Amino acid sequence: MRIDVVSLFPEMFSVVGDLGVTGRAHRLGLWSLHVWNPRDYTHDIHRTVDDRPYGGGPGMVMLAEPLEAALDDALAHRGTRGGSSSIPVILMSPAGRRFDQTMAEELASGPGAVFICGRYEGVDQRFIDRRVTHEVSLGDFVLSGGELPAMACIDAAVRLLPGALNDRDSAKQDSFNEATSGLLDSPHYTRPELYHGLGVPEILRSGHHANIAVWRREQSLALTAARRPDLLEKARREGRLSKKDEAFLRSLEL
Ligand code: 9WO
Repeated sequence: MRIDVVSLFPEMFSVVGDLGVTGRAHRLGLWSLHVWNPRDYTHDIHRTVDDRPYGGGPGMVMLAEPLEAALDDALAHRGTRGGSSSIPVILMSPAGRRFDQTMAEELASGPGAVFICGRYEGVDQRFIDRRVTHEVSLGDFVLSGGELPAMACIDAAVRLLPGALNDRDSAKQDSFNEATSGLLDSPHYTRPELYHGLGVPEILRSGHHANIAVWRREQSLALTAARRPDLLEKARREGRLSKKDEAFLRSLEL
């Protein structure tokens, strides 16, 4: 998978490129990262990347031309093999489609994407109209730039690449995965056995692996019912709950 990013703050991406699971996957060559700074595609002495908004109002708007030149360079370096026109060009924006695990899976199973990170008040709409294929949101909040949401999407996809996780940070029991059928994960405990007077559920120290699996499933069901009834309903609709799951939920009077 190849990730290209168009950003005025390329240094920010050393976080996903160098650290943690995504950093290791990068060093293993499981994905590559190329960051393109629109400022490098300006031609004036001030290296101008923004200007005042038509119609007035506060703040500045990112110029279309340096963004488009940076994007073109990114696509040119990808080459046309596989068809660069089929590469998603993703703008991180609160007006976009809400990012979810399915989108992370789609990104991880494809050739990658180009992320466009806006700054200031926003991006000239004509760049969006001409070149952006997908607008993606992480939720209903406003940040000072698209970089952090882009890194969140990159992280969500890279950790799914085969070989990205070793068994120390396994993906087998995450929230939203196959094993938990789209339910929230059960709680975790590690040493010490007694922490500020709080113990560990006895079942987890019993060594009865089958009973532990049942307990974790029930914890997942109860937590999801309490905190995210929407996810429970979705799991139900999609036939991901067993008769035993339904019996347990009935015992909670849900
Ligand atoms: C901001 C915006 C607000 C309401 C409706 C549409 C919008 N588009 C943008 C936009 O493209 N903003 C740029 C990126 C420039 C200002 C900072 N930006 C940004 C992206 N702030 N917050 C986000 C964001 C992206 C994804 N998920 C949550 C927030």
